[in-house]
Amino acid sequence: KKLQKNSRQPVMSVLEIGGTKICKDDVVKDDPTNNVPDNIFSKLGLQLHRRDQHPIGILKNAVYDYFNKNYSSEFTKFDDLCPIVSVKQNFDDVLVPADHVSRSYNDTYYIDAQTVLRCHTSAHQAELLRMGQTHFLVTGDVYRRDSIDSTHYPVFHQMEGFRVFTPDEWEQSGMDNTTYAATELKKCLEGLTRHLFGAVEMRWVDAYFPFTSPSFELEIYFQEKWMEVLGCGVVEQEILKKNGRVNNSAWAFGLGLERLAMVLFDIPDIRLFWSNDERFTSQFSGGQLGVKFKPFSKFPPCYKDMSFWINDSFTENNLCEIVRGVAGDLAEEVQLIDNFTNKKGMTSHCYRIAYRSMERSLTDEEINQLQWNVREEVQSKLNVVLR
Ligand code: FA5
Ligand code: MG
Repeated sequence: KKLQKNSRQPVMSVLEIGGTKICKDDVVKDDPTNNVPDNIFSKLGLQLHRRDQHPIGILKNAVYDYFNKNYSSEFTKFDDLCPIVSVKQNFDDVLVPADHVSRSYNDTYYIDAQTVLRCHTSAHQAELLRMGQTHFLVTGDVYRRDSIDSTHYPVFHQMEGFRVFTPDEWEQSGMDNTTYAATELKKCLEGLTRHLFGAVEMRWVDAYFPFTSPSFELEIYFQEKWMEVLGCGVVEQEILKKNGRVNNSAWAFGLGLERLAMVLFDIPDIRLFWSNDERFTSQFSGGQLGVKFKPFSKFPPCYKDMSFWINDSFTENNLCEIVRGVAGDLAEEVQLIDNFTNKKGMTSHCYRIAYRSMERSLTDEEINQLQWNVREEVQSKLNVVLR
């Protein structure tokens, strides 16, 4: 709205997503109902999932191929829906209870009290159902305040899948509607993992989501650990009924695209997806799934410990926001390594921060400066007492 005819704006302060113009001032505000930092705004509009040569875009297209080949009724694809959504879309429409942790300012980026950066692509289920969609895939960037390690990043990409069934479909099978949808769902996702990976070590885990029942998560064995790659389940009747699908049944899933791409291309750290380093970007090309990422010389991490007495309002997500704000992608991991309460009832936490660049080696001086800045901000913004 501040844009004048023919005036030149710095490239990153105004962007357009899915036909919506977004100004930085409308997203990052100095206001207690806003908790979006600059470094998050800078990721808005990058849309890695729409780049055909980027691992996330290559993966999206491979999932599209699977659905095109295996389903006679076509899935409608959306990959340009605006990530700025209402609290209603992100939470109420998918039955997230009023007191659920995911609604807190500690977990979600709020633009104002009614508007968030979507924390999952499920935010679009209800509106698409109301539009009459019955088979659809929604790919997009999603945003969460979260921990720092090789498989968590505050901006990542999900693909939502949604499929509605009519009574004739489950009646023919002899199963009840829920069992039928759950069976079809697992068949679909097991087929997808075979399509992407061939053989891979995986397991189903029971899960909980407010919008599905039963609910499941799929884990894949990667880097010597079980890694959660997707959540899914049979859609709650209430969502179908409220959005014009009475007497139907449905399944839904949400894929974590970075996690799946890490397995597919053997990418060891989630920060790499944001790298512009040609030694990363040049290793991938459209349509090629067989490529394994070759790390360009691995630089050593540097560990710094920090101890402080916490207070009642302390949260790990707030600490991680500060570390990301200061160190950006040089922060590799933030780990609680010691935790005790003294006789007076004061609790001390010790965190170990790993600093490492994916692209170059860092100097001692540089790391000391980062750690110093983190300490300063932790003290002033979190009101904790450093030890
Ligand atoms: C959801 O977001 C649900 N909306 C998924 C869903 C859709 C369930 C439809 C049922 C029906 P969850 O919070 O578990 O679920 O996130 C889904 C996936 O996103 C995870 O399995 C994981 O692969 C990925 N993910 C979650 N947090 C992060 C993160 N910080 N960084 C990278 N990937 C993440
Ligand atoms: Mg989960």
